[in-house]
Amino acid sequence: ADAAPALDHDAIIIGAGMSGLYQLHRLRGLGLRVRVFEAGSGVGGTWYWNRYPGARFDSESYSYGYSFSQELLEEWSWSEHFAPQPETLRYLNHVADKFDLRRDIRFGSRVAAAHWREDFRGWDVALEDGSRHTARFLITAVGPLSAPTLPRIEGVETFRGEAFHTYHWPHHPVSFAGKRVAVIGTGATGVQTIQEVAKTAAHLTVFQRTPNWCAPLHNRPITEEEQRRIKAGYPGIFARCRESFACFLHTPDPRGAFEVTPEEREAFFEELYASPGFGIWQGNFRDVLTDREANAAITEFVARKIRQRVKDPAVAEKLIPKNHGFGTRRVPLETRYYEVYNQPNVRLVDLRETPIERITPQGIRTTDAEHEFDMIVYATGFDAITGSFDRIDIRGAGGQRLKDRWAGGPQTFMGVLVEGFPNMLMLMGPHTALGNIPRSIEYNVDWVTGLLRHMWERGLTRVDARPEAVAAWTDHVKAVGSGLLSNEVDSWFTGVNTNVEGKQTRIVARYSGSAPAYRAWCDEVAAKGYRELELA
Ligand code: NA7
Repeated sequence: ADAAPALDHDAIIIGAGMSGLYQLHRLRGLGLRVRVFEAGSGVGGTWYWNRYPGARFDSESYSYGYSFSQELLEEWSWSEHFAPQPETLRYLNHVADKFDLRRDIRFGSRVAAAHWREDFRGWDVALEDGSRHTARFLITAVGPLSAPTLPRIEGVETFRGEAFHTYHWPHHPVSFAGKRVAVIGTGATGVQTIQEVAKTAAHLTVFQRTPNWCAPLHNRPITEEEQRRIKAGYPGIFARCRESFACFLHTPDPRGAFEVTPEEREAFFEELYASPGFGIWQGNFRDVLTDREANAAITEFVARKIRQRVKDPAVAEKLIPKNHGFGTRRVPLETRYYEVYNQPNVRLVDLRETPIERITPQGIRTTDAEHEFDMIVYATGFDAITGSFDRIDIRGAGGQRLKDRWAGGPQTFMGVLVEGFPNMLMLMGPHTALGNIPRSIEYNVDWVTGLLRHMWERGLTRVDARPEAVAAWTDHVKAVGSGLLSNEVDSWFTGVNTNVEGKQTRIVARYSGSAPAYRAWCDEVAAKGYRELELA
């Protein structure tokens, strides 16, 4: 080891989003020399890229920000219960300034490759500009939803008007006024975009392949009185997030959907539909996401709401999902989304009836018509969870590629380590608990920091997961997911993306047990001295 060349850094972090920023801050606290490489020109990750109109939180703002600094909590005031993207980006810039993070971040630096080098016990990282950088540890803070995908439709590059993927939204203002706009995609992003574009576009055509079960967001400004209560109540807010299944403020009702009378059930659904945020999804009867009958009850309720809100019955039917139940995919939260379809300037095209044949220089050709547009917005989603890893040429011991290793679905230890990829630590990797992501991020980062402190103090320089630990965790992830209705449905939750080669079949991509159970497992590994890891 003495003859090894000096490493440029102790740790390289890929990405300056919420996880990369906090990880940088924590590793500085250990005295490590850290470099962050960030593809964008600023901090913020998800909130840096997704500048599309209407982008905002679906988690309560005050449950989403960092919890690690009391001073930060006291000085930052969220303006709305569900803050819009520009505010969140300002917040993350404020965090970067406050903790002086920028001096260790290199912007405009996309990582192309990272190869493990046993000879110097470190990672050899190559940027797209050709420069090379070495470090003992490689920390991936690349985000589960950061590899956007365009549809695999012929002619996408031939369109002559403006065209944007929602993730690659331009930094300059985009106007829809007087324009004929197409939006393809009706996931959480599409729904937020559509309700905003419909306000000013001359004409909006929505191309929907699969409708989703959306529910009202009920956003509003935070009053001064609420602001005081929020700031005084932060310990309670974060304690609640820690106890809930997916780190949201909402916890399932202990009752089963059929343990109450039909009237009580209906009243509870009404109450949830009228309440802000994810309550109807995460705070519903305990069995609506696992029991088919219970799920059918809430599904039927929401279908009725859609029929009430959309005037044209034929359009309403198109907006009602037929092949999956409520909450089995990510529930988009909306503000007058369904009412958009009552506007004379909005039209819904059901791609199940009339699929897109090709994108043309003028617009979109479906099997039954030529549609002309000034702008096409692709709200077509992401190569989720593993996609952001697949784009980097990551090679572990013996030159094996991570992408090949995960060809049949990811294998990890707690979503943090992959056997054969020593000293690579993943934040929000596959098989971690996601949910209200910043809460999971803080836990993940703290755990990784604890491991690195353990190693640093003992002069250990190599960590790998033991194969039996990886096998046990991967089995555990599969076991805790069984019984969830969402695992029987195609979506980014189950790793399906029709626009990506080889991602047509469902895999177990996420840890879908409870966040408290996830943390209990990880805490025990640390408390017992990391016996599942090979440390040297
Ligand atoms: P999603 O939820 O993956 O939604 C993507 C949408 O785009 C969805 O409606 C897709 O239909 C549609 N899509 C994708 N490809 C095509 C093609 N080729 N033709 C027509 N329609 C297509 O991504 P979002 O960005 O909305 O949300 C991702 C997450 O970000 C979200 O869950 C939040 O947590 C934040 P499909 O359903 O596949 O038929």
